[in-house]
Order: sequence, then structure tokens, then C-alpha cells
Amino acid sequence: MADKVILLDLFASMFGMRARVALALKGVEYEYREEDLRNKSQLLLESNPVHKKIPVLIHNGKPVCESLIIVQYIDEVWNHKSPLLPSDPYQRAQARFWADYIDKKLYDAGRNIWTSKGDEQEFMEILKQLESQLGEKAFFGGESLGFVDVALITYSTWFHTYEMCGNFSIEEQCPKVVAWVKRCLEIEAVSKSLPDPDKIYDFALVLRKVFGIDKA
Ligand code: GS8
Repeated sequence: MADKVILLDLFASMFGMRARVALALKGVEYEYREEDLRNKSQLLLESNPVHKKIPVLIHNGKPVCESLIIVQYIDEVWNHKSPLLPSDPYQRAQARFWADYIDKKLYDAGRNIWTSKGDEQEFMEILKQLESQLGEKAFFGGESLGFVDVALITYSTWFHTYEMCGNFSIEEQCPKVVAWVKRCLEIEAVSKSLPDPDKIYDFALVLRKVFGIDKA
């Protein structure tokens, strides 16, 4: 029996995009379902009763929640190609450390910029830390795209929004990160899974009005 894979997602979610990128890298066919987070589907509420958040991957009727856990699940189930986590336990622990660092730091720092609650300083410090971790490597995973690359590349779709709302340039301060983004986008599985940054910016502008930051 063929696998039935459903992804409950929201187009602008950097978390959902991680699952999209991982599924595309592995060549897994799936049904994409866009959620309205103000009116969540019964399937979402039943599949992620604890957090009630997207993304949720439903594999043959069984839900998996939390984007980094979803990416690791995809890597383990479809292990025939494009391994994302290194086979060496120490290297694997390091990859998980950096993905966890991104999760703990970057979302809030980015959100503070586009919701005008903070400036870009904190965000850029985190990105510089990541840039030094990248070093001279092509990818965080080394020669090929790996777990940390998947965890971080989805944020690049929001870079334009952060820059517009915060009036600063990421490339000026982190040129190697921007070069890495371009390298990742040369991989079709990545570029076809990520939305147009202009659409993210339009989405953020709508939310800014909803939140009362900009006049409606
Ligand atoms: C975060 C998912 C999340 O924040 C992950 O999957 O990695 N740690 C989780 N999802 C948001 C949309 S993206 O900002 C969400 O579903 N929010 C709905 C809600 O809070 O009600």
C-alpha cells in the first residue's frame, strides 16, 4: 500500500516550510492542507491536541507534531536518499544543538522586528553566531544540505520582511549567510518548497494591521 501523507500547514510558517523542504528532498508525495489558524480544522485539533499548532504531518493516519521532530521523522522513515542528520552520534548531537538554538532564539527575535517590538540588534547577533558556525563550509551540513540547513533556510523567506520593517540590511552584516541562502535556493527541492518573500511581506503587512501596528 502506498504511503498516505498529509501536511497541515500555513504557507507563511517557517516551521511548516521545514516539513515541505524535507518531504521534497526525499521525493515524498503528500497532500498539502492550508489551515486557517483563526478557525482551525477538526483534524488539526485532533492531531495536535496539546499545542493545536501547525505543522502536523499525518503519515498513514498517525500524526507527528513539532517541525524539528517532523523533519527527523521524515529523515528516518524515508532514509533511502538525502540523509539530513549525520550518522556520527557526536555530529548528530551538534546538528541538534544548532537546530535547537535556532528554535529558541530566532523566531522571537524576528517577530520583534516585524511587530516593531524591538530592533534588529538581537536578531543580527543570533545570525552572526550562526554565520560563524557555518564558517567556510558550503552548508551547515558540510558539502551537502543537512538538518541545520533545513531548520534555518525557511527563515530566509522572512528576511525581506525583517529588512523592510526594521530598515536594515542583512547582507551588509552577514554576507556569508546571504551567500548560503543563494546556494540553498539552487537546490530545486528547496526553492520549490519556499514561498515568495514578497508574499510573506504582504502577509506580515496584513497582520500588522490586524494587530493595530499600522492603520487599517
Ligand atoms: C512551532 C509551531 C508554531 O508556532 C514547531 O512546529 O516547530 N515549535 C513549533 N506554529 C504556529 C504557526 S507559525 O507561527 C501556530 O500553529 N500557531 C497557532 C496558535 O498558536 O494557535
